[in-house]
Amino acid sequence: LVLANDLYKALNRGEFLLHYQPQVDLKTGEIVGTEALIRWQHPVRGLIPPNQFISLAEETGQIAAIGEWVLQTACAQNQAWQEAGYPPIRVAVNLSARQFQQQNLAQLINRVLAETGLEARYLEVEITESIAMQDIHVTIAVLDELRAMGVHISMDDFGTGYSSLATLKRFPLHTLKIDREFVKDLTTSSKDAALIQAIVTLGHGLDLDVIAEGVETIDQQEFLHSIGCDAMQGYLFSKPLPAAAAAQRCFNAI
Ligand code: G
Ligand code: G
Ligand code: MN
Ligand code: NA
Repeated sequence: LVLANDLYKALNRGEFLLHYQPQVDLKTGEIVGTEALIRWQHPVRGLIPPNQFISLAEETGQIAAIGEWVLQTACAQNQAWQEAGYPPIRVAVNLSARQFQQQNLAQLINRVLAETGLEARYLEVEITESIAMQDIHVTIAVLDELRAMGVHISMDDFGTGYSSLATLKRFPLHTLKIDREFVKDLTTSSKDAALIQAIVTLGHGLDLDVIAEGVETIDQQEFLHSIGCDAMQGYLFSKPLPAAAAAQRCFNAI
């Protein structure tokens, strides 16, 4: 496969980049963080989105090196923003299942934080329900370590996976991210509205923050605010942007 051969060279050739999507506090309007999202600037095919190469990278095992690059780059960028004098915010990094199977994930993250100088509380890791369920005991052990270090932990795409509520309470989480599938038709589907309301109540009952993904309209924002959802992320405020443009959007930087 052509793409697989190219993928092997992409890291050394510096073809990956991160875009950052702001996350906004629904009560205060403040920026609370950004989610780092990888892209591949392919020399011939142009900008390739992650869903076209992440699973391939998982199959070939390259996700370990790519994932480390993502952590390193996101933490270094966030630290650079703080050193430029901007108010500190979190940066969220998506983890894949293979990274948990490495066993030394907490050690790796500890090293990246030390090398970049970023405080642990300004890093967030996003896991999905399907990742978390692969080997629950390993997942919980790693997450416990990360939590003890002060790293923030969120459950991504919540509601679309297949974890049980009983399992949810065993993960040391800080935040639930409501999948945009539920947000999409929020204002026209009373069922989706009811589901979102239930997720917010569930999250708050477990002492978690709740953030809604894929917020595209003011009506969605107003509904989420009215039911006490904590934060939002989506095209309404900003699409994912290259670092300089993201800083401009987040900090009104010039
Ligand atoms: O940016 P976009 O909306 O196209 O992201 C699509 C998917 O790719 C999302 O599910 C996101 O979680 C995943 N993704 C983006 N960046 C990374 C990354 O750095 N590592 C992993 N494992 N997944 C990522
Ligand atoms: O699975 P994960 O939540 O990590 O993926 C985030 C994905 O959602 C990214 O590919 C990002 O580009 C996309 N995204 C972010 N905001 C919006 C939005 O408001 N609408 C839509 N349709 N997609 C969004
Ligand atoms: Mn995510
Ligand atoms: Na998501």
